[in-house]
Amino acid sequence: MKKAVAHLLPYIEAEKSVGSSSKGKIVMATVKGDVHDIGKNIVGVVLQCNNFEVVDLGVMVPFQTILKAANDEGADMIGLSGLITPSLDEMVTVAAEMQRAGMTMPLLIGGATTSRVHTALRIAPAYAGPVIHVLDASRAVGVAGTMVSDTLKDELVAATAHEYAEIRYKRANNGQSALVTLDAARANAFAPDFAAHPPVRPRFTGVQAIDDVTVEMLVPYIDWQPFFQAWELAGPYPAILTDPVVGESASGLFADAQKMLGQIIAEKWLRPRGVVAIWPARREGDDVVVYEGDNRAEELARFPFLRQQIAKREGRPNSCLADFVSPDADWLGGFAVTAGDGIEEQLAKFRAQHDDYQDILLKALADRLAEAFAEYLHERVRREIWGYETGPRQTNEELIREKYSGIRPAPGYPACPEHSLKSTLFELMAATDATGIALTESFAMLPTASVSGFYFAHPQSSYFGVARIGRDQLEDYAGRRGVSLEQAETWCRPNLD
Ligand code: B12
Repeated sequence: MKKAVAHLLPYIEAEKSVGSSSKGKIVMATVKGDVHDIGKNIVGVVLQCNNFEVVDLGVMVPFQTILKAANDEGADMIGLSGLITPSLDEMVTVAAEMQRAGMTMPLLIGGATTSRVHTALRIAPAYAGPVIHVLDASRAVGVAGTMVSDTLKDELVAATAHEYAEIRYKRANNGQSALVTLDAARANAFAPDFAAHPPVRPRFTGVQAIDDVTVEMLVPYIDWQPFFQAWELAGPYPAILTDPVVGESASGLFADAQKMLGQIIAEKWLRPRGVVAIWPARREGDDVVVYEGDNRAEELARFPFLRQQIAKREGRPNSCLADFVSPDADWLGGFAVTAGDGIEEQLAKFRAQHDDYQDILLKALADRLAEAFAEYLHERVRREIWGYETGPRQTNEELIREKYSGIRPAPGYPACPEHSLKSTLFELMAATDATGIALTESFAMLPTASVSGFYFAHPQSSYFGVARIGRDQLEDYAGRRGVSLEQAETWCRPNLD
């Protein structure tokens, strides 16, 4: 589409001079601190295909740039995107600044971490103009079209305002599950059976750069299902390829992906780079303390984790990741991997060719490879570096379904929702030097196709969601993390009661 538009531009300009114009203009941006743009770019392409003019400001865009561009461009609306939770606060900032500047244009909100509820509770109250959460690209055209329609706009704005007011009313009148005190939650901690499953001494401790991995080695570890989801093609892989509704599109897309994967490998477009660490560790309350040596005398750092505080049914624990580490001698692992090294060079070529399709395809493949790298490295850690897994290798199907022992929660995922832990993790592993991954002020990782997290080896360790926490835990966490209450509040906001 974009290639065609570039070719036709002179003719389109000529047409414009005789009166035809676009449906409307939207300024779009991924907010400050966030680096993800697949979703935003898909929305941008879909809007352009529907005759909207899209001014795409890119990623990590501060509010000043967004507001200025919207005013300078005479935009009809602003669209914000974000993938990680710190972006939610940034979106509230953009809305508040639009209000302060006396703007009235509609504000559309999108991206994996956003929701109707958050938009209703936090963003809409900050801005008197229309604010609408848009779930996906297929809905973006309808909403944007309505926002520039003289006849339909008022109705949607009023209906959305009403819906959001209702969400706020329901929230204010509770209906949420009760919380227990932090002390009570701690008293109901998960207690692994360390006698039956004592910690396994790793074959290796320390920090190790992983620079011997090729894209080819990662391909068998790819979980294809999220790849199709990124293109709004729903269904399990490989059945999706023969699905009566989306099968044809899915097969075409898959064939293009295979072709590009071949090029990535043959022409060495991407260089996987990783780092892994295993430290002697010990649990201390809800912290996991990691040490320099096996005698656990010299403390390197501590990772404070959050504990579930929602009142549980009898027999269900209030879990915290620290529960999975023994208070005596144990170990904790860390990792950071990227498949995005080299991607910018290639993306620049696609941009020059106005080729959005190849651009999005490459980013989506790099994301799959980053996740595959995390899967591959976890297996290598279990079987070689830590070495607690023996017996026959699991099939890829089993790996994707996490049929193995031990977990690798990533800061930002539900068991470990506080992103700032990445800064400690990165520092300890000298991860930026080892992998080239940099952290933004919101703890997003650049290159985008990157994943980082922890390894817990205990066979009873499992994934869970921390969900809401109380004021008592927030205060306790601020102390344990060594930051002000205000800072802890910002970092933990998505989980605050
Ligand atoms: C694939 C994926 C990844 C990929 C990258 C994804 C990407 N490039 O966007 C990889 C593997 C690299 C990854 C890494 C991480 N991820 Co991740 N990831 C996902 C996953 C499974 C799918 C996201 C996705 O690609 N969706 C497809 C795209 C097309 O959808 P989308 O971006 O949402 O966009 C659509 C709509 O939102 C909307 N839209 C988007 N923008 C806009 C803008 C406007 C104006 C409009 C109108 C609409 C709109 O339209 C788009 C098209 O339909 C989600 C879980 C989920 N199911 O959402 C977690 C998720 C987003 N990840 C998460 C996290 C935490 C991470 C990591 C921080 C983990 C870590 N410590 O390593 C890292 C961060 C990476 C970094 N660089 O900083 C969290 C984020 C929430 C949070 N707590 O912060 C999620 C929600 C998982 C979870 N349940 O906790 N991730």
